[in-house]
Amino acid sequence: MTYYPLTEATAAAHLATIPVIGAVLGGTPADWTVREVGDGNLNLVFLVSGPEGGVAAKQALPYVRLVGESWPLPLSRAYYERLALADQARLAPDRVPALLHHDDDMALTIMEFLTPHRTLRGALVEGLRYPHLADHLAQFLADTLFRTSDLAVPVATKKARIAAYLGNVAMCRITEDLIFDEPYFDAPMNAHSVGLDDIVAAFRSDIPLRLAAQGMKARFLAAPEALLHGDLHTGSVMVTAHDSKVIDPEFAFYGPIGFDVGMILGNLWIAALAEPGLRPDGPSDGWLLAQADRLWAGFADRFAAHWRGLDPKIESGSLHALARRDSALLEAAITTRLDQIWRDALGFAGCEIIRRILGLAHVADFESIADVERRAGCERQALLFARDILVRRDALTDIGPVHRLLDPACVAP
Ligand code: SR1
Ligand code: MG
Repeated sequence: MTYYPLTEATAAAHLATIPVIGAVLGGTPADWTVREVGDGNLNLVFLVSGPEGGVAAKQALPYVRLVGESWPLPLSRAYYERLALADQARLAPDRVPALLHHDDDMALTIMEFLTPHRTLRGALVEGLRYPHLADHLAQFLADTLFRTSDLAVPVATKKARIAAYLGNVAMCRITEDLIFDEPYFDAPMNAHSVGLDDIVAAFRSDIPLRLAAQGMKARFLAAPEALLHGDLHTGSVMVTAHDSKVIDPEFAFYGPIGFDVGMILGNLWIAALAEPGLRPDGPSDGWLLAQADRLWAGFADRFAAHWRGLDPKIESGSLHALARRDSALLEAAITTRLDQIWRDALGFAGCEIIRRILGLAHVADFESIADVERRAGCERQALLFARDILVRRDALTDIGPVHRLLDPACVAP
């Protein structure tokens, strides 16, 4: 099949040629409704409903949707996304949507229709709360990251898996440019709120800050520790009161474990820092910071439990070879590894917060603050917080001191 981009008018006819999808939807294409709902930066997303059920069909465009055809982007990202969805379904089956069909030529990935789920970012902007969210995210992170790392996977398998994702170069390049470089110079697609010119200029000449960002870029480029989601912000999570699913792993590759952890923590901190701007009259209940606490603690506990629980009868990864012979070494190794992941996570979270305010891809958390001055005030506070955690990541050895850096408005009473 030669690639062509689907539209609301043509999607039903195309899906009708795929028997497994026809069976999920039921009836005939004339009974199906199709809505294109893609609100991300890159792709088309069609929600298709039939008499028996629904599907979500995601199709890559040969360019960056946010910018247009002037920025080409390979369709192969759909291939890496379905590869990652299949891996994640094995590693953390409850936390990802079921993959129903893929077509690499059409760059098309068809998944279960998540309902009544909604995007976490939008829900947090509205001030909604989800009691199981932090536990679900901690589970996703620990299960996917530990189980693809050199702790759990024999070295030959690990290297083959690194190789399987090595071609996702263009997506990694987006992260390399947009997160680690562009916020720190006058890149053509950068944008920032009125009122921030002084801090933008200060950041662009701040050597410790730029060195720290480049240090994180070096980690991102050269630390194939585990299979990363690669873009785990709050727009990549769908939630209900009882369920959380992680979607959109098209940036997947083998990278530093702290990147996924830092990306989601950074986005929870963005939500916390935007809250006083979104709801100036309602003092924060501290829920968002409590979720960051719970997520980090839950991740660390589960990662450690996976490590302690490695079955000596099953071949594990080469990083476990010494520790499995010595329980004292094992406990010290767990602490040391988690410390390193924490430091990386802090650095990556700082980079993520800064780029969401000064770079190309802004986020609804801040953009939904209607009062321009108030928005700039929240963003300024977020930039200063982000700089602090990025530059001083070696001194901030746990999440408590990090949360004490935040304005009392964000902190639990
Ligand atoms: C040009 S793509 C901009 C951003 O959108 C994606 O979701 C990633 O976060 C990327 O950095
Ligand atoms: Mg995405």
